Amino acid sequence: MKLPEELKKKCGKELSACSNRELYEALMALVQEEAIKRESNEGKKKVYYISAEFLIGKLLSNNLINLGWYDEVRDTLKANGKDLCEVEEAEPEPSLGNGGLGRLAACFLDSMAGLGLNGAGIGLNYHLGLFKQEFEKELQKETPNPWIEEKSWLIRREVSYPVRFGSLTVHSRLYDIAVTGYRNRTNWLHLFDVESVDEGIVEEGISFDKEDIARNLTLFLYPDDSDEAGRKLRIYQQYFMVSNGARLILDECVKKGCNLHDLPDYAVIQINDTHPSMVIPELIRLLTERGIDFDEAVEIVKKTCAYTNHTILAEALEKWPVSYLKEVVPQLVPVIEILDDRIRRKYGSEAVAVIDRNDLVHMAHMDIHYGFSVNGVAYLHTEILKNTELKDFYELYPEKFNNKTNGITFRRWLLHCNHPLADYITKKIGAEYKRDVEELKKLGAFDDEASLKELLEIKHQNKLALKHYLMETQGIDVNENSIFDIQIKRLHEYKRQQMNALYVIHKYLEIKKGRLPSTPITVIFGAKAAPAYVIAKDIIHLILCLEKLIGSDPQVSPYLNVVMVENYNVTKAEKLIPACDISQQISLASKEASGTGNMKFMLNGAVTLGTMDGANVEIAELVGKENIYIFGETSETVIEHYDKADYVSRDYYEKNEDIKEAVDFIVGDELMELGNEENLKRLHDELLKKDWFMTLLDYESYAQAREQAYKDYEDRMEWAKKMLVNISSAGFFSSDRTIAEYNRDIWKLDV
Ligand code: 26V
Repeated sequence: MKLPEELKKKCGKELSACSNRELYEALMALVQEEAIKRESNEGKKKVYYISAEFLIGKLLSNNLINLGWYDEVRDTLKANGKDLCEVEEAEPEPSLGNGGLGRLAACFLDSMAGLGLNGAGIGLNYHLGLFKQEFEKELQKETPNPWIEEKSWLIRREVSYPVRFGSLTVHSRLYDIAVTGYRNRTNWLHLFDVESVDEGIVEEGISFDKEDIARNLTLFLYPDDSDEAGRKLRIYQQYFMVSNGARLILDECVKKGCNLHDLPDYAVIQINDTHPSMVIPELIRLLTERGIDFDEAVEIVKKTCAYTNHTILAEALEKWPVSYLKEVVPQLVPVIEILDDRIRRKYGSEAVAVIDRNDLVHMAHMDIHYGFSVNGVAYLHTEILKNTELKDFYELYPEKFNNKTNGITFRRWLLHCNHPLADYITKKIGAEYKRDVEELKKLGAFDDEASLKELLEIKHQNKLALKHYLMETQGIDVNENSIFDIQIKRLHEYKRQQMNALYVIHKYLEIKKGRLPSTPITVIFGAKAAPAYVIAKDIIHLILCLEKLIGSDPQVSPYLNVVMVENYNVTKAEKLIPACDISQQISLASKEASGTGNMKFMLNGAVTLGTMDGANVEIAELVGKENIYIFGETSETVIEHYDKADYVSRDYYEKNEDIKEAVDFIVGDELMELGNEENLKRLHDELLKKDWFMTLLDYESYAQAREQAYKDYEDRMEWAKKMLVNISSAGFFSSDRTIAEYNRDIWKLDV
């Protein structure tokens, strides 16, 4: 195909006369046509990755890379006075995810297609997505995040099912998004929607009638669940997703010649956290409806479903009251009761029951009993599942438990987001690393002064690019010659953005006392807080107040700045990560299942400052202790503190003058003048009286490690060596490796 001519034909005029939007739409149409040509149904067995989130990011550039069109399109546009980067700006980012879990699902789809695996994603088409974050008076404000335009990547299909909820029946509609594989086949992301959805019911901010299910079902991802109606709406959404998904799966398998008794030969369903867990009873119900007897249906489902756990936080391990299920999905309740009854008869233990004595259905328990595989997402996380959180289950089913350390797609997180670095690597070791990430190791040999200087120069250019981006989007000026110290992730107390903020306060006070850093520091945050998570929003308030305080202080701002990026999303991550020097991965050990941002930063030449948590443990092992800054208590110690309930944050506050000073600064005159007493006092109280995630426990060693990193940064050559080791050791974290392992151990599809 002659791309330039095709593109011109699609545009209907000279490329030079087209707007960026016209070019975007024409390229999108061309990509879609090509994607359909590369669609493949090869392979008898297929994996269905069901997930409430798919944080796919903008699609144009990635598709161009995967189709092998990127360079030609860029050059053609350039020859016509156009810039592909500007064309990309016309594309809205789909708002179909929240954090790591959703982005992982997107990386996995990319890798499945790239490896040529027969696979599909199944999820929901949220019209207003996760909320859009705006800052107003140093507070997070939520507004709807509409992203679907008249012309979009969504392809409307002729697939529709009636979905029954008690007395209400809604009709679904399937939309597909093409997932182009890197130089390989096309798979599909199937997103179900409801025909009757009505964006017009949204009132002030993101509030809407939570009981008007026919109109609200696919409006928002994670609608506020702080009240009963909100929690029920989550169940409506989950059932809608899995019921449609299960029927699609059965229909596809039957079409391929499956007689349903042999379903496990045709389908494997990967359950991404507990949001899709109702697929188990629903599939049993559908199989019995199609004439299979109950016992056999259970056995079939047991051989078809596999569960991935992404968190040990109790709040995220879903438990639904039977009474809610009776109201929303009465048809599932008898099935779940039988599933519970069988477990109770077999094991007679409350600890592993499906329905507990408070009439709560433990979704994860159902997954473990009635699936064939349970996996954690990093070595340490899986060990904690086996030995602590899910110990009782591990004893019952040791053979089901396995680890699959997360990964990231290098197409998006290197080739797309960091062209200068990708080109540099190609120049040094050739392009083969794009296919075989193990090749990256060869880069380690280029530690001569000239090569290292080039690496530093690339980082500098990326910082400049970020500077321009922040100026354009938020009107913020950052110093490209400062250290870029970045923490971007969902806002949660266990991730400890508050610990980072305490250090910022400490540094501010140090500068006030005349102790100046050798190189200026820019501390960048990006995070959304769940709308009903009060303390998380207080932490955002603190960070925004610090940004304001420091930014307007001429004595401090030449040395220290705080930037909170508004509405942090995939697009912003793609700009921030290549520019980063220090990657903050500072969760309380044992709490971060894996982390995947840590891998993206490493691949882009940032050095990690982190705890021995999640995949940081594996990063540390790969790069060696000279090339990472590890601090804080181990997961064993932390777990012991929880067991003994002996952590008292006030002890640390009383013992350490720096901690006391920083904590009290939150309610001191400077911040109280700028911010809200209510938010700041509540946060201060939380740190002193609860501090459930042990911020103060690790603060001292955190501050020390951070100082050390800043000190080491001064020796530019030594720092560049650390960068190099990080980049060249990152191959293990390719999601191609992760997916190959899922397939080898769990899915077992032909390749
Ligand atoms: C969290 C929240 C919090 C706010 C409101 C709604 C809501 C709904 C679900 C969840 C669960 C999020 C689970 C999650 O994202 N886990 C992350 O999964 C990543 C991929 O495995 C992993 O790298 C992260 O460590 C883990 O936190």
